[in-house]
Parts: sequence; C-alpha cells; structure tokens
Amino acid sequence: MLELYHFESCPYCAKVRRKFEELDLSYVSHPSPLGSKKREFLAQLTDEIQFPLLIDTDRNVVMIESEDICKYLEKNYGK
Ligand SMILES: N[C@@H](CCC(=O)N[C@@H](CS)C(=O)NCC(=O)O)C(=O)O
Repeated sequence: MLELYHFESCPYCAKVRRKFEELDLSYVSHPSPLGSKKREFLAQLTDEIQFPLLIDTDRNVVMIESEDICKYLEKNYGK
C-alpha cells in the first residue's frame, strides 16, 4: 500500500500527486496541514519532518524528497 503525507499548498506535494495521476496509481491520502496530529506520528518515523512523505508498506520504505519519490514510483510502479 502506498501512503502519501502531504498538504494542499505545498508545491512539492502537488508534483508527487501529479506523478500518481500520471502513473494511474492509487494511494492512501493523509492531508497533513500545520498543526495536524499526523505530524507527531511522522516525527517518530523520520529525523526530519518534510513533505511530501511517502510510505510504501509493501516494501517497508519511508521516503522524502519529491524528486526521489517520483523516480521511485516510476521505477517500481511505472507502466
Ligand atoms: N526538496 C524537498 C522540499 C520539500 C519542502 O520544502 N517541503 C516543505 C513544504 S513545501 C516542508 O516540508 N516544510 C516543512 C513543514 O511543512 O513542516 C522536496 O523536493 O520534496
């Protein structure tokens, strides 16, 4: 399962959402605006809280950096 932590006004998050659409991929969306409790959960996973953040539960991968996430999706889930 692919899970994306993101928020609406973040341009890097928009880039990753577009990549999901381009690849016709579904994901579990976790909108995480400032003040969201989800940010406390993420602080336990990574040293640095940064958005977008991808979790691939099937491969045990937690990833930040939009460009890395896009390349990862292309490589592992591209057509
Ligand atoms: N180089 C990163 C930049 C990501 C970035 O700067 N994200 C901002 C939001 S646009 C962020 O996470 N800010 C910290 C926060 O919102 O707590 C990428 O391409 O993903």
